[in-house]
Amino acid sequence: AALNVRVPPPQPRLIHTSGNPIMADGEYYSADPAPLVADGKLYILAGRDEAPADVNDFIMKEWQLLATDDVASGEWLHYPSLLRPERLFAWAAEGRAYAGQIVRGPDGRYYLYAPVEQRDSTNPDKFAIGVAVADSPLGPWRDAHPQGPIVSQSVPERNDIQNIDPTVMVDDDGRVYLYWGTFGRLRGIELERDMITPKGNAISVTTLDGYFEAPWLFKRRNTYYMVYAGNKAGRESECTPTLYHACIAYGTAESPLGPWTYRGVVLAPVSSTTSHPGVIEFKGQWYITYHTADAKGGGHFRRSVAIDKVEWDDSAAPARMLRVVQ
Ligand code: FUB
Repeated sequence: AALNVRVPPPQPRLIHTSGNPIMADGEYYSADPAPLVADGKLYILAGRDEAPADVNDFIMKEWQLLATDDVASGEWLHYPSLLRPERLFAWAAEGRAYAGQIVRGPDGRYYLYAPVEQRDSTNPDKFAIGVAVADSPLGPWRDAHPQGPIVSQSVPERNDIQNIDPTVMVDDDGRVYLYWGTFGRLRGIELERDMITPKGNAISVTTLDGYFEAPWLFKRRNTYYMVYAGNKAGRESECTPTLYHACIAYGTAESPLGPWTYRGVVLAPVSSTTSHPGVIEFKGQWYITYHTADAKGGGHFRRSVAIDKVEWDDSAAPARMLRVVQ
């Protein structure tokens, strides 16, 4: 396969939006939003749901990017076809461009953590997490670790998906932390500053109430926050989730590898079965990104990215997250 071919930069379309979802007309669906601030812009990396209305499966062949320099303006640049798994990693199968995240490394370059299926794996769970690198979120991207995925080990007796939904944070001291996992299993590990090499052993997190999937790690004022899709975090009256129909809950820790304490719910179940958060500060305002089935023709496998403001209750310790609808 011809990999790492120099391709022309992706061409954007200009979108005007008047609320959520950002792309509401059903021409492009978008899922698993992962926000990133770079070059004075707010980028959102998203997968692209392409399932026909009668297909109950995630048909996700590529990642796309949204970018704005002013959320209130409603103007976004949409880069529809940023990347495809099989063009990025020699070991990757086509399709299943699941929830990735782009993070700026200590070297100033951008790293994409991408959960995709391995082409030649005999494991029932084919998912693994690869890392790509670029000088700009727009690419060109190349495999940062051609030796293979950085996370691929599955517990053999479990046939369900294990190695998806990576979230990565570079701490203020330059140390790097990766968490990932679905079906109730959240693991975390420190990475070397190369953004690739695992440092020590992975930990398992068991104290985040109702953890299901979609972790998002960030730090605010010396407190670490883990936001996630929870399907049993029913302590709050606003959240009565069913098995897959998740609310977005969060916990906090004083250290990047925990211990983690459950803190509450920040977003009630949305119109899609899955819910998937990203939280970021951009130009002094905090935001939460997620997806819903609210676009024209939308559905559980035809999701669309949304964004709302997050405010903080700093009278609590640690500060509580409050979602504010724009
Ligand atoms: O988009 C595929 C999967 O759905 C993601 O990995 C989960 O987080 C859920 O959003």
